[in-house]
Amino acid sequence: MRQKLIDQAEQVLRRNDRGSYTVPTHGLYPFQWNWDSALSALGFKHFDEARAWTEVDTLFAHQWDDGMVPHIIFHERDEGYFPGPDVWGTGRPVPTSGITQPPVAGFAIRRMVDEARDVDLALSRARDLLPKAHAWHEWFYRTRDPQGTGLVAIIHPWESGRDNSIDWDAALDRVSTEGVQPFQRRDITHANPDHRPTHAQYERYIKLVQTFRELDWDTSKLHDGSPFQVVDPGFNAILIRSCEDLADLAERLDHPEIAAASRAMAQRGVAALESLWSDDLGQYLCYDRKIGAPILSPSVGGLIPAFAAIPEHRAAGIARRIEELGKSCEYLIPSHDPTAPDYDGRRYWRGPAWLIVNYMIADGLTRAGQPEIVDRIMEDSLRLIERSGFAEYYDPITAEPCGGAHFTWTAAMVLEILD
Ligand code: 9YW
Repeated sequence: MRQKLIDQAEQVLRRNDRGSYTVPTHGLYPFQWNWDSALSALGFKHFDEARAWTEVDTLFAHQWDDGMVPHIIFHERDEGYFPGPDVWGTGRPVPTSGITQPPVAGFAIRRMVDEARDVDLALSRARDLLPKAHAWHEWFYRTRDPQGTGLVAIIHPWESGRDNSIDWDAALDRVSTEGVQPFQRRDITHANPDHRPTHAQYERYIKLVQTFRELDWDTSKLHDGSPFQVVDPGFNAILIRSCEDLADLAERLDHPEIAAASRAMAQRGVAALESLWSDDLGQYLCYDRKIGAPILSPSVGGLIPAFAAIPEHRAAGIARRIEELGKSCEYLIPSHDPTAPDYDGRRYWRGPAWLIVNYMIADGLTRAGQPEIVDRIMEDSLRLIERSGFAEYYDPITAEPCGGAHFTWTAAMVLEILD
């Protein structure tokens, strides 16, 4: 069974490989997505290390001059996805979107070096990528934390990677839809509309894109100009973890300035995360920077901080919270608490389990010395795959496969877990 799953996972990656980048899945997502790419590279490294490095190289080849690495790179024209390059209008030679995504690449680069069989290749690629990834991290703290709080804000739900999470509902509701150009969605022709965000959410997603376009995609202006500014503990933890990993890597590669700067960003980030902890919910919470208030929403965004070097007692708290969630679902980890009123086990980030999230949280909890819950998370992840294949995400109660099929990062995580 194990070998069969490994073979199948490899086939999924090969099928979605477009040479120098990988699409998340055929049809629904026909371009290169930022955090998908970084996590997919971890899968490629199991059978083709050179190809794994190419994936990350291609991602950074489209980095903007200011340091931002965009969330989508539109390598080829494809009318099957909305919003395409014309809606974004960022004016890049190879079109890209104008917002970013969780910066997990720093973590991926370090892991690829640590586990390299071809060490020379790994060190040479990492040497080239190190300053680029570092520039991206600096860009975050410069443009998304203008008040110097130690925490960065996302300015669009798509940046979080958890597109339609319940976390964003109230903040997104406040985004006016006045002047939204008429549009036609494509996602619901590829996937079940009941599994996807609603039309009202899409209107606001597009309104935000139009707002940023009117600011000429000057990323130094977008944070203050955005009607949506949310601090996501999960997003921050991913950034912090990548800063920690780059700091270690920079030491190894003899780049003391990058090492010191990365370490300082990570330490400030960890200290600042503490302000997002909720004793009542037993997890971290998002914070709506626009109205200056925490968002009382029990989502997995508040558990992803386990991925960063948070204090031991906080990691233990997250392990307890996940155990509790396990009582109301069959397969960990639901993206939203199944006992909460707005939970929806099949709608994208409003309840379903995602393998990439399981992987990151399990990795963090392993480091934090929480092996029992890690075992349960890993067992549940494999049961999902055995029952329902390499889906985009899964209903955490019924294991129903949802969203797109033959999904790249799901397959990559299976290789990471099994190989
Ligand atoms: C979209 C590609 C992307 C992921 C996101 C996920 C979804 C794209 O798919 O967003 O058009 O809604 O939410 O995390 O990177 O897999």
